[in-house]
Amino acid sequence: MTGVLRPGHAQLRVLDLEKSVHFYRDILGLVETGRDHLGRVYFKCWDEHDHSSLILSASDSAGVDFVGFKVLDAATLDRLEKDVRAFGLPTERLPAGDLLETGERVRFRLPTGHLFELYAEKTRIGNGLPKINPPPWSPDADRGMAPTRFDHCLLYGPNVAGNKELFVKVLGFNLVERILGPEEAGEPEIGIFMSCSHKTHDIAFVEYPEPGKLHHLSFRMPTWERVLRAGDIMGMNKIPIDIGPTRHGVTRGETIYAWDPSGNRFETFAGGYEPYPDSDPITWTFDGFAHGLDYPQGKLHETFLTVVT
Ligand code: M3P
Ligand code: FE
Repeated sequence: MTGVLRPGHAQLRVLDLEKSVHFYRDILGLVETGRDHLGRVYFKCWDEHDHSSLILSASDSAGVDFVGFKVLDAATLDRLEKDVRAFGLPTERLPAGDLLETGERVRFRLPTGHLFELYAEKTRIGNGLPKINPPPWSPDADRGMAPTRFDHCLLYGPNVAGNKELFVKVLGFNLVERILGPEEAGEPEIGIFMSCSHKTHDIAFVEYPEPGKLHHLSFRMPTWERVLRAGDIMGMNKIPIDIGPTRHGVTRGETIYAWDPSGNRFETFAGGYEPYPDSDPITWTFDGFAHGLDYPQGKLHETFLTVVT
């Protein structure tokens, strides 16, 4: 991995900031790492090392402001900035410090309408464990659902084909799985799951008429049992569940989809498999999609296709 490394951060719009801080810190179980002069609140998952992966911003509408991926170093950032411009997208440089403890960001708008950014620097504050003879988890792993990392996001918007071009040809991602549309529509790809690593997906897109929509942010749980335990915590706290606990056919992930206090969907997720760059993509036909979404039930949950923020 020498180009784009991983999902780094997402800035999420929330309606009631303090209620959301309570949810993300005490119920989901993230670590609060800072607040800035704009009132934004920064979090990371306990086993992440960089300063922050989720930023909450108070707003009167829910949704995602932008998603940022970390790249290897400053030279990689410069190279990708040129490549994105050559692809035909205007880019903007945001100064270091505009986001707390984060270096310069190169920002551009994806064909699906989402603001997307790349950056090379973020202060490493560690996961609370020593680098010599560490124990397997820290006290922060014992609060709430306690995901280990911000794993991926699924975004909805028009022109998924344009995003595929950009991510595969310019940003160096691999297409790992795809969902085809109906036969009568000529089977265009309506869903793409792409990886810049050995994960089944670091980012995914589904075709949708409205640009810039968030389907879900996904948080990694170490085991299926921990996904079930997250479900117990959702029950104890009356967190509304959308789908699950179940397993996706797409990516084989073990999952629960639920809603945060603003109606933004989040996922607690485990499992999957480890594709390599030479793996062949897996295809889900439109009539196989119900099992792609919920393998045991084979159910095309209406909300999956229609509820976004
Ligand atoms: C995920 C995931 C579909 C499945 C979505 C899968 C579109 O959210 O994390 O694997 O059927
Ligand atoms: Fe997901």
